[in-house]
Amino acid sequence: MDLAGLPWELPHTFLGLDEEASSFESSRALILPVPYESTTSFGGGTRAGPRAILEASRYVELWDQELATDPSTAGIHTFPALELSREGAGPAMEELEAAYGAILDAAGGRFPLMLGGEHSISAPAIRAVAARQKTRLHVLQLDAHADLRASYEGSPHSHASAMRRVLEVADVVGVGIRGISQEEVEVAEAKPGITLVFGDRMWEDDRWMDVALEALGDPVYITFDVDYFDPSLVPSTGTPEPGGGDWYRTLRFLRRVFRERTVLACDVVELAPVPGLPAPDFLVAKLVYKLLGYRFHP
Ligand SMILES: [Mn+2]
Repeated sequence: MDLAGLPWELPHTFLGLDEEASSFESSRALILPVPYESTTSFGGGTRAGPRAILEASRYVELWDQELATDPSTAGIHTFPALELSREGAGPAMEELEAAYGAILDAAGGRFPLMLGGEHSISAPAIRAVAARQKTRLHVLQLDAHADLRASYEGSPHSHASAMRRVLEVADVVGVGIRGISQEEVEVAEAKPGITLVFGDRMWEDDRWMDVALEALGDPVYITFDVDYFDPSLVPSTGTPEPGGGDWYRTLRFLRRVFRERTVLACDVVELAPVPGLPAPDFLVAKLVYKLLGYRFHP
């Protein structure tokens, strides 16, 4: 009997792609799951984020109606999850920076997209990308929070200070920000290299897109904290804030970013899946596929 002909379920890769469509050799995109969680402040559960995104992605249509193409034909390889040190945030972040660097060095021209996990994992990835650039890197951050605290609850590696770490190596444009402390407002106003587009501004008209793009240099790393979205769309996150992005407005903006800039890598972080609530998991899986679609078909 031919075992290949049995009614097997789809593989547990991004989009459920089979070996042929997802081998490292033949793929132009790399999905890196990093289920790291240690410093989440309000609700937990981001450890389960990457797995929920991968599971939901198996039900996303491969055909992209907006782009009128099947972006998965570029090949998308899904790495096993990275299991970082449990000896504290410092060692774990060092381990991630080294691991991410090794992946970049092996990637050739392939496009890496990391799935979190909490937002603190973005800084080591961004540092690894920045270290390999001759010119200064520019980070586009979609997020409800500025994450500009010098430290939070005693840790300089907290999710709440992720962008403060990033500012050391890159310029930052933050979009959708609406939960911010006085200290962070002062940092944003005093430090060069940071521009914030606040959440309420996004609902006046679309000119914020020009403001963000004008401030955003080249090349770009995109870090996407899913609490950027209004919690009516994505309630499954640790620190939900009302307001923020909706689906189509956000896609219009992202498509422009990929058209007008060179995007080197992305991450999508802070999904904390809620059992019995599949819609946010599906939305985030589709967002990841949209990012890849815009990358390969801008
Ligand atoms: Mn956030």
